[in-house]
Amino acid sequence: MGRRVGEHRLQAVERRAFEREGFFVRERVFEPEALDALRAAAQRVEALAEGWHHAGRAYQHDGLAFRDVGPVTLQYEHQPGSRALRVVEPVHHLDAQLEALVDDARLVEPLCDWLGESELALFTDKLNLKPAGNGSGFRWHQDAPYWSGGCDHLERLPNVMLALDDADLGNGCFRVMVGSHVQGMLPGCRGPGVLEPLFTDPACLDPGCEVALAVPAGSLIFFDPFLVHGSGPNRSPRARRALVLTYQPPGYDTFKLGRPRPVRPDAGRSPARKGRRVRAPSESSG
Ligand SMILES: O=C(O)CCC(=O)C(=O)O
Repeated sequence: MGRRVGEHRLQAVERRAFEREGFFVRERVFEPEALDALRAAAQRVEALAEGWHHAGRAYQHDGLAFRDVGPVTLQYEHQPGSRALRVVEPVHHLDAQLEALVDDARLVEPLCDWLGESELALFTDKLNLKPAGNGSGFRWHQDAPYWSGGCDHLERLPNVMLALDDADLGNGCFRVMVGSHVQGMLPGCRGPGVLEPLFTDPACLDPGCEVALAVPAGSLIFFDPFLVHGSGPNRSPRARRALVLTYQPPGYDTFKLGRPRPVRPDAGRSPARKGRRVRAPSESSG
């Protein structure tokens, strides 16, 4: 059945949850066919990025391996010498299916309402792969400190995570510290191995507020840029892939592409939705 512009508006109960708890969940928003297409897009991007082992600039940060290929940052899994990809950021410009997702009304409409805008811009987007068997977790952190360098509207950067696979504690589902966003920017951990000061100082956290968000594939988790969140490792035989998109009011540049990516809610009639094109970033030759 077709979708209509306006059918994904933010509900009052969701607005209250976003304000008080820092997140809300919509389960099974993407149907199986759409999910298959997005998983195929994720595989195409993974294959593309796996081919970049000698491209761009490889570096270690706090003992973890990264590679910048043009505007794209690859994070590798934590085992020494691992070539398994952990995160690709940004990702939408690498595949037409992901490019179309940026405008999908299911993601965009609730956040237009949240920000009080009829249009948005994309801030950044990531493909988090967390591979089966050895996918590493994400320590407790807020996203806002990571972006604080060059951004003057940190509180207007809401995120939405789209689960590409069923996620539970076994494969490292998303976890949140309920209500932690109201404290604003929290102090980071200090010392080696903590990507200083990205990870939140555990002394600031109340373990009683932790909630694991086990969700079926196709679900959306909307969350505040100051919400403390993370996830455990994936020791299961099942992948736990997710796309995380971060939006902002219109007119601002993206975090890493250096130009605005305007966003208008699209209810699903765009021909790009069926696209299969894969392209490398223009700067990928280095
Ligand atoms: O993928 C996850 O489980 C966590 C993602 C996350 O923390 C992030 O992208 O900032």
